[in-house]
Amino acid sequence: MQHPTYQRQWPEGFIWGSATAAAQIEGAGREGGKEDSIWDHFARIPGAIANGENLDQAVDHYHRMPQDVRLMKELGLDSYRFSTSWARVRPGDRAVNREGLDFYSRLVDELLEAGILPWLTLYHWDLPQALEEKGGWANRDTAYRFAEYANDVYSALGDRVQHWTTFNEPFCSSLLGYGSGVHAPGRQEPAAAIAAVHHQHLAHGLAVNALRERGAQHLGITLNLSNSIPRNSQDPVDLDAARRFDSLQNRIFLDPILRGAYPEDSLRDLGPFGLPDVILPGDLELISAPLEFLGVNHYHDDLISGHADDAGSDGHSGGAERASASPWIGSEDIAFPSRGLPRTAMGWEVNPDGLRKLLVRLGEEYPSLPPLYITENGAAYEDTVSPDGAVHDVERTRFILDHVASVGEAIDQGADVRGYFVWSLLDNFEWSWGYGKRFGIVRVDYGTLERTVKDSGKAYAGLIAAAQRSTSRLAPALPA
Ligand code: GBH
Repeated sequence: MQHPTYQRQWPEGFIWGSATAAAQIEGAGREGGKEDSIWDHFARIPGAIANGENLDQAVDHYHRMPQDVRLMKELGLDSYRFSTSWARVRPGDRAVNREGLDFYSRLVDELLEAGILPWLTLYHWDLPQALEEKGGWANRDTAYRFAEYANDVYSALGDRVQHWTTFNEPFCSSLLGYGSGVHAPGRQEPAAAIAAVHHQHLAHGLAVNALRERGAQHLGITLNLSNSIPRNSQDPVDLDAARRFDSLQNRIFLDPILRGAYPEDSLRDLGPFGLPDVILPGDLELISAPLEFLGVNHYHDDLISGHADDAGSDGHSGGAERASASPWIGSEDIAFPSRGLPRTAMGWEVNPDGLRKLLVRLGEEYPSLPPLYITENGAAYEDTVSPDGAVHDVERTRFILDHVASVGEAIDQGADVRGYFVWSLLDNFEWSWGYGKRFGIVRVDYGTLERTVKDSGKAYAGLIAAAQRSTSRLAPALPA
């Protein structure tokens, strides 16, 4: 593949990786002492997941882990971002399950042996169902249970894992899980969704403080962020809708963590849904504890209109039949018109320059911004397998290389970005869309579960090799 990105030089120590999540790949839903997470439970609700699919087997990573690590090594990954399953580590939220922790301990050993840096996320959406039955994230107590679970994982892996991420995309596990109901637990209760936002923040803060005390040195959180672009920047109705979208998608997550306060306008807009009431004295001090990194997941921008009849864009709903509500609490009038750009199989518009814009904006607007890592970026396309078994996924390859180029431009413009993780290593369980949407740079045959590196995987491996050559050439000699 000829792409200008192969030629550029990257900052020293820049990390190239790929990401997955426990619920999306592991399977072994009832093995090794694991009990149900909210996603196992949700998958049994008729119409919740496309084609009635479930996570019971997923892509069988639980049994194929050593082989999957060999694949990562073949690709030349510097780092692998994965999540631990709370329902495997503390099934039913009872005592710690040794067998569950042992699985992750073996994974970490395999990674280190292969020279791959483990990048661990504690929560990628799979709350133990037993805790949902006590109110889930709408219940403040869940935050304290999370800190206990974080401590358990740290006790088992803290000697070998250096990079700890508390949450992946709290937007989804609060507003989609408790607001729109497109994600587990499938609740459609605006006040519960807003409480979930705050309680996940609190859980993050409690865990950061607990792991910090135990000596953790690289702590962060991953947010999914999107540029909010008013359709007509002269139209006050569009401008206000874009402001409210930016509040719910970006700022209610960024500001408590990076500034120690919710934005004034968010507090005002979300007052009727109880945001001010769930914030107790001392919470924001905990939540804004300093971090070593911010993980950014970015897939697409959002063009925003305040005129409901402007709706035209898909890509803003789940894949299943079950009726969804709006995740835009108090702002159900927000509409997503189309810009006419090419779209991925998710219906998301492709605009690589959006990633540069987002990274530069973060640096401009948040003076205390820690170093950034792109912890997810990638695309679903409908792959076809050639007669020779290869997958010539030209569109995904271009998507990845163009977005990596955009990261490079952001760095040139001053953004402190230190790594890029492509979503995803493997085709996997795409939440309410089931197995119908493939994001992998490695194909999984859902009949045989066999893995095949796609052209995008080969291109990514080539990019990593080229980047490593350029950095080592540039690297100053280390003092003796
Ligand atoms: C990530 O989230 C996840 O971390 C990962 O597990 C997943 O597999 C991957 O991306 C691909 O989807 O209008 O309310 O429906 C995806 C981030 C957030 C992007 C929700 C689309 C639509 C919001 N997504 N967003 S809504």
